[in-house]
Amino acid sequence: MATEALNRRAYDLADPHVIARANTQMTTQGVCVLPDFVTAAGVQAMVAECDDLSPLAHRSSPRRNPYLTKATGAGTNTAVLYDSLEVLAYDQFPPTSVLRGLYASHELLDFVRRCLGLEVLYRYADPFGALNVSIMRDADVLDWHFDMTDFVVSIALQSSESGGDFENAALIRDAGEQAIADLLAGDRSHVRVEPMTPGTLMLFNGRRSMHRVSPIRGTVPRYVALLAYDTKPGTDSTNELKMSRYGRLPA
Ligand SMILES: O=C(O)CCC(=O)C(=O)O
Repeated sequence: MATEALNRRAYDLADPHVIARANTQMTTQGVCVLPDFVTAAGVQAMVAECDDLSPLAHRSSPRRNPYLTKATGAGTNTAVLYDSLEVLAYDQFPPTSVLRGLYASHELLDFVRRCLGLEVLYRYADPFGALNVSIMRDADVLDWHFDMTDFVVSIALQSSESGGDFENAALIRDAGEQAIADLLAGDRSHVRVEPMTPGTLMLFNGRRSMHRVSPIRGTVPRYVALLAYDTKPGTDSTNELKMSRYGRLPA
């Protein structure tokens, strides 16, 4: 079972203290980092899965603005940013996949919902992006952006030799256009680098937090699994994002 990959010794998902600690991190820091959430054996199984599926990943190098749309209009909408990465889409994970099983588990959905202090939480409706794995190789980069879903759980699976830092300006969207513009111009006062050692689960508000991955260095690919959630049922990304990230649209 996929949830066997979870480190039950460190995290009893039903324990109100575990939930309360995670909830405090979310409310005070806008992000929650749970190291060693997945066991070493679980990480190994997920990495093996990504290694096997990696030939199917879609490589893209889009230019876009921080909202993952075309750079148009005014203000930070006109900023042009650049990505270079490979992505495995949700529909490429077979029914036997550990990652798919984990995302499908009611226990994990309920845990995330309780950490967020919400009454209801839904899985993202994007058939490609709901669960995806980002594969980043030497010189790849993912620049500043906001997600099209409310919350993302990222699970660090494999680190690159160097680079590949997850940099996050938690909840900066609430601070307004000027703060976003300043960050894009190089102001790091809102930025924190979150520790992403393999096995770490990180929960953050991707729609309101601008985040990026610094350039990858070395021959070991960086693997991160991204499990997406929303407060509204049926929330999906745009066709534009699907085409640029996955190179296709749902049948
Ligand atoms: O790879 C990561 O750590 C973050 C990925 C991300 O932000 C995204 O795919 O939108």
